[in-house]
Amino acid sequence: MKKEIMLNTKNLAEISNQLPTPTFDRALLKPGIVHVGVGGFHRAHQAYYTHLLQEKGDAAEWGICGIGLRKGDQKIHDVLQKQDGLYTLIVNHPDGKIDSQVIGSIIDFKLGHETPDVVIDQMAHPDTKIVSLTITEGGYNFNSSTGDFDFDNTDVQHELQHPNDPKTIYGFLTAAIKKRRNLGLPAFTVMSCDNIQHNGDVTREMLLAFANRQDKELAEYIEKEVGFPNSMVDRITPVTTQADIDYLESTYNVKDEWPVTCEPFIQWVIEDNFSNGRPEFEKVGVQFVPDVKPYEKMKLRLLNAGHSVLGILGAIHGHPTINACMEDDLFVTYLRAFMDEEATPVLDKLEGIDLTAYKDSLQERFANPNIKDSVSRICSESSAKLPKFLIATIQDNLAKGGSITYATLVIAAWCYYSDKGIDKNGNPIEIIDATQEQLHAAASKTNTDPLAFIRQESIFGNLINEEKFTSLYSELVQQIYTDSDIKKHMT
Ligand code: CS2
Repeated sequence: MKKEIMLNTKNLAEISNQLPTPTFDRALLKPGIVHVGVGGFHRAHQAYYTHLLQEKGDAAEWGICGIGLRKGDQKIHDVLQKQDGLYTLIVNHPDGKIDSQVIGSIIDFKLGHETPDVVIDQMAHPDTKIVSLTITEGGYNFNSSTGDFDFDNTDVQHELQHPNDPKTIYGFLTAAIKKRRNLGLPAFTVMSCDNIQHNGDVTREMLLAFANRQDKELAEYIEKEVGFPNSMVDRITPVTTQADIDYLESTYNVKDEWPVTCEPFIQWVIEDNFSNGRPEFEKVGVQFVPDVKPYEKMKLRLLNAGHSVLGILGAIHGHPTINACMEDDLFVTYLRAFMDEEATPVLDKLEGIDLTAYKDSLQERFANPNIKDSVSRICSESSAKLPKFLIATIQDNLAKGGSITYATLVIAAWCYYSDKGIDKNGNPIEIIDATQEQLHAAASKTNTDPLAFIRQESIFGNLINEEKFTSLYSELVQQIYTDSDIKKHMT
């Protein structure tokens, strides 16, 4: 067997015989973007768009320096360091075609949990113009039901006392913005790329709440000087598996320790609200719009909620992936009924968007047999996702007398899922949620108090006072506890 070629700068020329590799001079790139949270999604989306722009030339000031703030980021840091920031993006088409290419926009990686100064200095460097974020829905530290900043978080309390030892994104951003201001450098833009409605506004509000406690003058400066564009980001990016690594090795003889796989579809709609310049992303298909809110809401309430509907019901049924759910007609019918009868009626009007075509395209994307997006990824961190994706739709429908049946069954199923952690065949379900213990404790009281799960105010807000919801929920949750064959309840 031929010796495999490790993915790194030294071997790029050789690898370019097998795979498309960057044609621009990576040595000329400067880190204009500092990105926090270098997961698969960032690498399939923003880093890919940035790479495309660099391929067109003239974007050398927009290299990306990746940042990890958590211990868990050590692995991606080590891999990308070893590979000089290079990685392979594997695009899986529904017809079996696979496009792979090496992406070159990430040029550096720094970790903040042990050496916060290194990260603050990078953010405060004159080259830095944008700090972008994919820190997940849960990373924004707000109470899902009130929307208020959570000052009880012990890391936040620590960094309020010790501004030079930040722990959360807010401590890092304020320390870096302060440093730039003292150095007389212009403020960077803070660009959230997470699935949160009004993600820029939310980031701004949370950062201001934090900064106001720490340093009022700094808060005023942030209010005046920092841009927080809202954006809608989209590309389905499953968790990388060993099979993906093996695929590159067996097909191209290339050893990439952490490639990314994704679907062909990609979209980024963003407001043009940058404080210190921006890449000309419009040249590579990014849409700049005056107001992104209707797009965000459409995506979160249809795509992300649709994922959760399939994921939670699918997990209890024993479907391992989203595409397996889409091979099951009952799941397809259920998904469409949820989208048409509950999610669509409470969306805002969108000029020029054909919602029927959008929903059709979502069904096609979910059904892509080569994506194999695990239901465990979709259900992960549901406590941070569902308030915005699904519970908001229930609330809107309650306010206008609309249907809540499909979404309520999903909440009842989520209770059962959190309590039992097994599918209908008795196989364990992998549950990943920062509040897993709290979810489990609440759910496990269901037998004596059927409403126990939805009493969690931080997730469900005041839904417990909505009779129409509580009576339906109570009936459905008891039905599932009596017979966990979820398909019986989906008809
Ligand atoms: C998924 C998203 O886990 C989830 O919530 O719905 O990661 C989804 O795949 C992306 O938002 C697609 O753009």
